[in-house]
Amino acid sequence: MTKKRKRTSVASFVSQLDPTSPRKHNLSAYHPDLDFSTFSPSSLALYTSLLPHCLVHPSSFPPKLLKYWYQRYTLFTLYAAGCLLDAESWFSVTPESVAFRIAKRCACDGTVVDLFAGAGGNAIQLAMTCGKVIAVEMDETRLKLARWNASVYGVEERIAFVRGDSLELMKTLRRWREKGGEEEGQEEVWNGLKASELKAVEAVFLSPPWGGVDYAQSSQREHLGTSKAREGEYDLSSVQPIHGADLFHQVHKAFNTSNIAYYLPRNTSLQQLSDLTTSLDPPQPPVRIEYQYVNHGTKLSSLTAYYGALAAEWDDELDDWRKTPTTA
Ligand code: MGP
Repeated sequence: MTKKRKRTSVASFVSQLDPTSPRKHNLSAYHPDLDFSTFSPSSLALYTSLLPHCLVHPSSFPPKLLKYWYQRYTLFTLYAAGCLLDAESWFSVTPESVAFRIAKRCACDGTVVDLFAGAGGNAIQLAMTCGKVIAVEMDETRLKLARWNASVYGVEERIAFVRGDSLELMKTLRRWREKGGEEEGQEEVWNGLKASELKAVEAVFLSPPWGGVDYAQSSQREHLGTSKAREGEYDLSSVQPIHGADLFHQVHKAFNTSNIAYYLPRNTSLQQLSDLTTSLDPPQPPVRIEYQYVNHGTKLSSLTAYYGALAAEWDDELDDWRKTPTTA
């Protein structure tokens, strides 16, 4: 006799938690490793409050986003343990293997800032390779999702979750530096961030909105001092909320570092990425570009441009399985 597959169903919990969820949405099939009996009352309350903002069951996905649901384990290998994503996060979260690779390139004992943290895909991986992560996100719910997902991965404590507009943070930081504020370690600079925390920043990771799911069709905006992308290339002018070149320069000034990792579409203009450093003082090492593949290396997904020390200290063999182990 074939054995019945044993499954701990959470469906009854879910229908209690979210009265708007039709009963047919049996989430146990979609978060099969989620075990409510291990939840503290506060975790249960948080999960309950986040669920209505998220897309969990494939039948509730808009057709354009359904392909991302099929990629759920590529996005989060621990998806089954309860990772939650809202509509925008489904199409903009960095696949875990890619985020892991970026995190290895950014590894340091100091602090890395994730300026557009979204639902936390990058911050989670950075937390595993860096001393500390500051995750900035403007959308309150998305920041809660980032915290929730980080707790699924057990790295919540290593991340400072900061709610607010990254552009406002950078404006504040520039003013703060001009006033010589870097001296006062415990002074609060912005939305709970202290001067001492900001002084420990070694690198900034940028994963801004690219212009929606249809970013490939984005049009170009004229921009003084920036070359235009060629036909078929993604132009930095499509980056949101400001031109991608301006964003890069604002980060450089505000954080006083050129150690920047910039996550962008796979067809981004290489000329534009290379031009970003030309006006910087002191002169910078050439940008290093890493193309990122998913589906076991069969599908080109995105690219990341590395600047400053992240480019200068480039290790060609990082993560390379062919690397010959050194003998003592
Ligand atoms: P994609 O190009 O939309 O998917 O996103 P796919 O399946 O490669 O597309 P297709 O054209 O081959 O069908 C690829 C990856 O890019 C996603 O997994 C996200 O990590 C990232 N990504 C996509 N968008 C639209 C954004 C965005 O707006 N911001 C950021 N930071 N990343 C994005």
